[in-house]
Amino acid sequence: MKITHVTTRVLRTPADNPLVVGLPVPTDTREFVTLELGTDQGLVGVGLTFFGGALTAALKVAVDTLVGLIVGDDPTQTEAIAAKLRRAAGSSGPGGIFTLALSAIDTACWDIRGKAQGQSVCALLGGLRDRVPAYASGALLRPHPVDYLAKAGPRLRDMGFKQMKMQCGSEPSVAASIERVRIVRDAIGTDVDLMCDINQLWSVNHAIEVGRRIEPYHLYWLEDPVAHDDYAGLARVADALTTPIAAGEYHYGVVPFRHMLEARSIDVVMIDLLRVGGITQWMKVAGMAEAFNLPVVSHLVPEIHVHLVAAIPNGLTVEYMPWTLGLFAETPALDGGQLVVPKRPGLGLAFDAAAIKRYQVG
Ligand code: SMN
Ligand code: MG
Repeated sequence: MKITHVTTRVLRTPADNPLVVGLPVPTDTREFVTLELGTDQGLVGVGLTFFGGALTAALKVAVDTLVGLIVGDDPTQTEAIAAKLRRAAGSSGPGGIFTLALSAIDTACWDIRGKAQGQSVCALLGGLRDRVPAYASGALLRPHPVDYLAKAGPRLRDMGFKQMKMQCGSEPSVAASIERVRIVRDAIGTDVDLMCDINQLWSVNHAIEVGRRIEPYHLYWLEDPVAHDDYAGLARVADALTTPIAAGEYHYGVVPFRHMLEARSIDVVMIDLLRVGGITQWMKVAGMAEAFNLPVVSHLVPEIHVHLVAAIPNGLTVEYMPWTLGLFAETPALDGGQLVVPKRPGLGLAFDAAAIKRYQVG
């Protein structure tokens, strides 16, 4: 089988979140680059990437250019493709547009492989489970007032979510951070898993001080409490707290995960499909985490990550962040707080024609 052509598009959607109810819809937007990779056997693989920001047009050009270099190649040979494109891209990686583009291509290649073999990507990768826990994300955000959080948390629980993530980090005082966590914990009760994302906003000392004082609220994990590449600092926070520390979403490629794991800096390994380099690289990091007896969680793009987290023995939970779900005609079902792995060949995804018509800008 050979790659013959590609269709890429830029889709611009409102920066909304269907899990946020009763607040003004943001006026800003998000831009995605979608990819449909065609083959000489008529199979088409889908992929997408983003994080390009103002350079999204350049990200699309990068995807088009890289695919142009693999026309005629076998899409099932993902390591050969990655090696060829890394050589061709010179020093334009691993961080940034190169890897973001490679990820979309690698994902589409896995979709094609599944379709060629009549198996879901999850089945191709090991097929351990047919559903996985999912946690609501993007609904309890840093700018939201605490009285909104006190209502939004129970609403998510009533939707069937058994896990949900809030954010802290920009409160004016330690007491305000503690109060924010207390209010959500009191609102949702103790039988719901509560994560808290700091997005690198605290210093090591501040993270230890606040982290110690929110231990009584039993967070499921505290995410990115300090700078993502401060491995020693992250390790100090992890050592100081009993609350598990989660990190990894900001890292490009597999190598930074070696540093994090060697430094014993995290308890939960978060892998971002787009930044790590696609499914091929994601699975390597999942194996690294398994070697350290650590669980793995996903970042964004739940409709693809559901296959990966369900395939591996150390998959913990999928971030249900609905940013990209509206781009596809059909997405994995949410059932009682769990995502059901599609049984259709490949990723079981197809871009929604109406969404393309509505959101395409390039
Ligand atoms: C996050 C970061 C970047 C984009 C969306 C969401 C956040 C998360 O850190 O973990 O969901
Ligand atoms: Mg995060």
